[in-house]
Amino acid sequence: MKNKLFAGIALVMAVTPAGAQEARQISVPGNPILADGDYYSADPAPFVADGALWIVAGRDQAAPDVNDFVMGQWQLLKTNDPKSGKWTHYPDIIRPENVFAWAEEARAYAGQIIQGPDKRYYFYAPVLEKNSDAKDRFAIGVAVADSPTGPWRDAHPSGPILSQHVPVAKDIQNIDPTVLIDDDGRVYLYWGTFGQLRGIELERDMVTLKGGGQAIEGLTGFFEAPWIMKRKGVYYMLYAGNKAGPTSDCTPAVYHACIAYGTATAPMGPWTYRGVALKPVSSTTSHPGAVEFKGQWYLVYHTADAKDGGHFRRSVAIDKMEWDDSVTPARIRTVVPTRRPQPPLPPTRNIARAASATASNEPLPVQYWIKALNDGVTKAAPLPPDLWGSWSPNNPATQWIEYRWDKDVTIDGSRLWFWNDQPAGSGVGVAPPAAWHLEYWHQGWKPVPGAGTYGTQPGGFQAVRFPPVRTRCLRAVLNASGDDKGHAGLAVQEWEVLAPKAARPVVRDRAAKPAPGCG
Ligand code: FUB
Repeated sequence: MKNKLFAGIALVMAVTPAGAQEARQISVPGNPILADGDYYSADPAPFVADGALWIVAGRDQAAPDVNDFVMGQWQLLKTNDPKSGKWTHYPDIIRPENVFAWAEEARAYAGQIIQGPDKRYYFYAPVLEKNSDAKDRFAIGVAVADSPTGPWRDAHPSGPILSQHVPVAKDIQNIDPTVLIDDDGRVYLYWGTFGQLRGIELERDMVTLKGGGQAIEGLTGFFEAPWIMKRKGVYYMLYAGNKAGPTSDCTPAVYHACIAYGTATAPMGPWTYRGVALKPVSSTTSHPGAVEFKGQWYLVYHTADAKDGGHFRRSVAIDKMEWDDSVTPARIRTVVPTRRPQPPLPPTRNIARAASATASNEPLPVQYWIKALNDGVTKAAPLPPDLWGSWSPNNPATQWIEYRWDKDVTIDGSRLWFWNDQPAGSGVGVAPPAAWHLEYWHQGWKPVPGAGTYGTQPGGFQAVRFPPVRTRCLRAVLNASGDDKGHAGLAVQEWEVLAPKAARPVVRDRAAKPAPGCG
């Protein structure tokens, strides 16, 4: 499989430039740029230097079942032409502890490199302070180098320029810096996460704070990952937004971010929300960077699409970003994400991926995601948006989940994967169901006749077989576990429905209209 999937990749070790780690040439057939699972890459920040397009990115190093940002270093990708698929990869360019004497290892979160007025390169890096008594030790340091490949040294060796000791950086996690050098040479730094965005001016030396800074408001649904840029006199702020809900233009599930953007006519605002530049991707986090290179704008972002990828094993992608100049300010057209050619899915009896899913608790609590039911993905350590779930402060005794196909299907089996954080019998949290059964639509909802045992063990597929039935709608009716405190919530990671014979799977377009209900 590996050979087939990655047949298009050629690797050639390159001459190592002075001061840089070993570089290698890669040739890739599309997104993600690094796809074979050897190096994950996250939080891309593009810049143009020496006539080439560069991307600085962190390196995700979490094990497959670890839900944490384990990130020890930053890496660089460089191309003369993104269309060519030819990149130079510098896998290990900066480590926090090697550049900042005051920083701890790891947590090489989202940084940005920008060329300063003195033609040197400045790297704005969120890192953990080693010796700090602050509850949140994230701080933003600045490194400087004559070339993007280094060597990098601390541009402000007395410590971070933003930390809990700076009034505007108090009570906010100091990560995700983004910098703009304005046309008049003034320098602006923005940063923030968890719904808080701050901005401050810097002196032209790129490191000294100027003025007290301020909170940036007006960017609807701002969560994190700001990216500042200017085009035709207008300031644009791209960001990961998580304004969630069934009718949101951004995301149905709060953990999944879209890339939203707003505009302003002055660097500190007022800012106006303008829309969505990128729909949610396969990783829960989304992180934008945009750049004009040789007359074309590009958006870089990350996904979980690499081999064995995940929310904490992300990989950088690049796609064209187009403008609609017929409106003022110019609108960013929603970017169409592309992927390298994928091998055909193997034949399967599972026809769930052709169905649209719904549930008794629609609209779902925004931490869950209905489309997780039939996305074909199961994980050892799923996050809430990898699940359909029903937890609420007052859980009912029964819930159901339902598949609807566009036309009748013949089925003779089903497999359900329950998720729990409480044991069977619990009346709180999310527990495996006390019992469940399938009902199919045939002039009304009827239990599927002749079904075998309905297992309730969480953490793996529970399969049930039955003589074939023909229907267009199928429900799994779930009885919640309970005790004298009430009923627990329910959660399902994946629900497969089996046809008698295997065939090439039909995968329903996620954006397609849901199939109509029966009844
Ligand atoms: O990579 C760690 C964090 O995840 C970044 O700082 C955020 O922007 C999100 O992408």
